[in-house]
Parts: sequence; C-alpha cells; structure tokens
Amino acid sequence: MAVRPATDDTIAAIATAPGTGGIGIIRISGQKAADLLRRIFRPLRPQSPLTSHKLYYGTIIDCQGQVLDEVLAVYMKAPHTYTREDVVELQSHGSHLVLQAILQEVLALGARAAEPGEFTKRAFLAGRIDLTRAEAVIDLLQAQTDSGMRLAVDQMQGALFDRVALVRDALIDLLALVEVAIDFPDDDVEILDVDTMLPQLQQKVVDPLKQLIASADKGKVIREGVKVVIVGRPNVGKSSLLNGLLCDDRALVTAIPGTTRDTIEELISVRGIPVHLVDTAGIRSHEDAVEELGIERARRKLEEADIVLFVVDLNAGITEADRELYQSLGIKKRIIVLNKLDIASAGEIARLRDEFSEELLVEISARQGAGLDELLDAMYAMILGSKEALTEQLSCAPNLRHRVILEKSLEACAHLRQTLESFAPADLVAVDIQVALDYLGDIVGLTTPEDVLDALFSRFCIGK
Ligand SMILES: Nc1nc2c(ncn2[C@@H]2O[C@H](COP(=O)(O)OP(=O)(O)OP(=O)(O)O)[C@@H](O)[C@H]2O)c(=O)[nH]1
Ligand SMILES: [Mg+2]
Repeated sequence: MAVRPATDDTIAAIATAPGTGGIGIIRISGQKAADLLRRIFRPLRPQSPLTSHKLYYGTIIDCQGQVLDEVLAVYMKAPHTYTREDVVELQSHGSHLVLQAILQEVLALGARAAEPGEFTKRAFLAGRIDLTRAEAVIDLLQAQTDSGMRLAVDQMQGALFDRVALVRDALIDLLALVEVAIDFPDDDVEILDVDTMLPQLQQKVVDPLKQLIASADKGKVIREGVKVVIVGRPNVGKSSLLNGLLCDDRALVTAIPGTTRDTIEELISVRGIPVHLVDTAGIRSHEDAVEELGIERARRKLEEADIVLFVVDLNAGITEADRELYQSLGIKKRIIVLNKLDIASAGEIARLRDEFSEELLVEISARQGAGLDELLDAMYAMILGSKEALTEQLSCAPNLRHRVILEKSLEACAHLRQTLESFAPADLVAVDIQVALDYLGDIVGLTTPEDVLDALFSRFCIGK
C-alpha cells in the first residue's frame, strides 16, 4: 500500500446530512484536533487529559465564553482512527445553526474546512484503506437498493481488492520466474520456462481478468440502475401499470384517453436493481397543444430508455396506431405487455402471440395486479441479460474506472503472451509483466495519478 506523506493541517466539517436531525456530528482530523477540543469543550467532570476513544458529556463554548450547545465529544488518538490521524467528533443537537456555529468556532481556532471526501482521502493516503475500499464508501453512500448496498459493503471489506491482489500475486510469481532466468543465464543463454509460464498466465491472470471485466456491466446496472419507459397508445393502461409496479396510486388513471400529459418518473427496485420507471403520455395524432407537448416528451424519454415496456390493450385489440408505434421502437430492448387480461377479447392473446412471435410477451392485468411478478422477472432477466441472472449472486463488480484499467492490463497480458511465444529475451518479458502489474496497481491506488485521485474523491460529500 502506498503511504504518502500526510498533510499537517487539521480539517473540520459537518459530517451529518444538511437539515434538521436528532443529532448532528462535527468531525475534526489532524494534529491540532486534541488541542481544538480542549479549547472549545468543557466536560461536565473536568479531567485532564481526555482518554482516547472515550465519550465525554459537556458543553461547547465560543470565544466569548457563551455556551453553544450540550454535546457528546470523543477524542480518538492516532493511529486507530478513520484517517489514522488524531480525530475528534462532536455530537451536538442536529440543528443546522448549532452545527454551523460550532464549525465556525473550530475554523476560527485554526482548522481548515474539509474538501469533499477529504477524510476518506486521508485514510487512503495514510494506507489504512486501498482505493477500491475508498470508492466503495462512495458507492455505499449512494446505493439505491439492497443489492447495491451489499455490493458496496463487500467491496469496502476488500472483495475487489482481494481479487485484484490474486492476479497481481500471479504476475509477481511470473516475474520471479523471469528474474531467475535473468540472474542465472545458463552459459549466457537465458532459459525461460515458457511451457510453465503460458498456462499460468492464462489460468491465473487472463481468465480472472476476463471474469472481472464481465462482472463490470452487472455492477454498473446494480449501482446506477436502468431506465425503463412505459409507452403505448392512450388508455391502454400505462399509468395503471406504473401504479401497480410502485404499489401506489402515483399517477392519475381515468377512462378518458389522454389522461397523462407530463412524464412521471419514479424509482423502484426490481429484484434489487434500481429501475427508473417512466410513465408517458399516450402517443396518438390529432391531439391538443398540451397533449402534443406531452407526446413530444414521451418520444424523448423513449430515446433515453434502456428498456421499453410497450403496452397493448387486450380488450380494444391492436390497431394500426399500435403497429406504427411498435415499428418506431427500432432496435430498443422491449417487453410487449399485454394488458387488461381480465377483460381480454377472445382470441386476441393468441393473435398477438402470433403477430409478435419474435418478441418477449407478458400478459397482465394492471388493474388487478395479475402477472406483475412475471413482468418483474422478465425485466430483471432482460436487464442482466440472462435467465441465470435470477439466481446468480454478484460477489464483486468493478466500476468503469476499474474496467478501463482491467482491459488495459488484459491487453498488456496479450502482448506478454506474444513476447513469451516468440522466445524473446527475459528482460523484455519482465517489462511486459511490469506493465500489466502497474495497471493493476492503479486500481488499488498504488500508482494512481494525482488528478484521478482528485476527481475520485471530489465525488464524495463534505464530511466523509
Ligand atoms: N379492466 C381493466 N381495465 C384497466 C386495466 N388497466 C387499466 N385499465 C383501465 O383503463 C383505463 C385507462 O387506464 P390508464 O392507466 O389511465 O391508461 P393510460 O395508458 O395511462 O392512458 P393515457 O394516460 O390516457 O395514455 C382506466 O379506466 C383503467 O382503469 C386492466 O388491467 N383491466
Ligand atoms: Mg396515463
């Protein structure tokens, strides 16, 4: 783990979310933390010095000696802290005014306002966590579903770091084999055990790298979710479907065609995947000006959709307008949702199954809630790209930054293979291995450029 010199200034921030809460926390980290605490905190039972990692009850006093709030304070002596520096945390009442007043006092006494993610950046720079664990902290704060949360916690506990470490170890083993050949050239002829090295490279480096890259797409979906847009003619039951999937009467439903004007977007969890579900205005011609604007928006949402739920009314049957709209979906991933199963006209289901024999069809009754589980299963399988995905548990998933680096490392391995196969000198083989290793070092933060680190930590909120 790269240990970079820690900065000697002391940072402070409000660590709890803005707004009113039961309690709020101010966090201070750095060499002056203990001194700052002594200057603003009056424990109920004065004792000196304060014991590390013990909670004290008392008051915060401003420079005029005025009590700002009653708080619980803890001083945590380095290195057993989040940042590995001296850390102080003050738990005050969760009023934004109180928190601001205490923070101002701390800043006036010499602390600096922390940048977003600066506490976690210090934990990383001090070598307490690697970069994948630091990134997992952001993922955890931003997780939208249980699956996203689990993935983040696993990564925070080192799931991705461990997988990358295994690949790095395998490359280091290969490097050791090469170095033997460089150190002890037999009669000035280097003998590389290419027959041992090639299968090792494949099984312990290339295959695991490919597996990691393959899980990146799923990770993206679990972290960020997908956009699913409900479209169809007016009155086919789009808003009823949105309400059914949300288990809430979110959108207006009436028997009058053209009820929905604006688009309505809600977040739902589809078997743990965040889905941004969008209800749209029914698409038709000869509409009034307001409806026309709604239809315009519907078409824009359609373009942004990862998956389209194309709703057809089984009672009214399919019309030319349905067919036109269906054609306009082009190559979009879609599920044809046959709605109003409860009042379906005889033969319509069979006819539609025939007409859309190439498509994935799900029959539902949005009004009665029938078929919605099947629809959720179909959406889940389509999002993750396979039926097996229904039972598969993702153990770790690289993000886009990791993925790009993993691909570069894989390319370096392809080059390494060629070098080995062409019986090139051992020092050239060593260079190739080092290139692949350096890329993997970027993932965990061993060799990550400063600007990448800055960009990464700026995604955090202040106080984390
Ligand atoms: N019988 C039956 N009626 C349904 C079903 N789904 C929706 N409806 C009825 O169909 C009518 C239209 O439903 P909406 O959900 O408003 O349809 P929509 O596609 O959003 O319509 P627009 O917003 O006008 O485009 C309402 O009277 C609903 O109660 C269903 O599964 N069965
Ligand atoms: Mg509607």
